[in-house]
Amino acid sequence: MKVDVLTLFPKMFSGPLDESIVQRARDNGLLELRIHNLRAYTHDLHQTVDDRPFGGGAGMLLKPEPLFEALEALADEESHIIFLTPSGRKFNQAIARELSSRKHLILVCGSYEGFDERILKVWADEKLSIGDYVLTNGALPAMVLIDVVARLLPGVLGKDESSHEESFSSNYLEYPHYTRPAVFRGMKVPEVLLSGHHARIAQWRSEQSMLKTAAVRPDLLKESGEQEASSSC
Ligand code: 4GM
Repeated sequence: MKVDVLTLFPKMFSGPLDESIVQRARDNGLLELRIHNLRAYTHDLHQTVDDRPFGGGAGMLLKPEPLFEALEALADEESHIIFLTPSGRKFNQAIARELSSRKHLILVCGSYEGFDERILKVWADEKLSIGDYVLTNGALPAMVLIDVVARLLPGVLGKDESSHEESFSSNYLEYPHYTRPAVFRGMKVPEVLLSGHHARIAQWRSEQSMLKTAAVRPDLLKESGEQEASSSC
């Protein structure tokens, strides 16, 4: 998959996407990531990307010209163009799974108060939000989306890692996990996990999943359909 990102803060992207599984995906050619500075698509001395809103009001808007030029340069018929904005559809694992089958994503990060509406009208295939809060700009949401989608690309996760992904496509939260030592500072691992009795372990884990989900995320137990999450968390 190719991912192009348009941002005013390209430096924010070095670090988070240069480590771990995302970097491995890039090294293996499974993810081709390109970060573009929106200011490179301006022509004036001050590299102006924003302007005041017609009708007045606080804040600034991203003006149409630089974004139109950038998208005209980057997009083709295979591109799926996503704007990261707090007023978008709420991003989740199911949306990530759909996006992971695309050939080319273009992620547009806003800042200030948002975009001139004409940019969205012409270019937005989809508007996504990573949650109900406002960040200073869309770089972190873009990185979240890239991280979530990258690990779903075919071949990115190893066999062990990906069987995990499939076995938790339920609407339950994960059961508690333990590793060695069996007793740590007086705290014991639940006896059933040491028993070697696979059926009882499976039973315990599914009970724990249900109890935890009911306590922490009862919304996930509601009848599916209008459900937000459709994969385990
Ligand atoms: C306003 C309009 C995305 C602010 C468009 C972006 C939060 C999210 C911004 C924008 C953002 C989110 C920049 N804050 N919840 N800030 O996904 O791009």
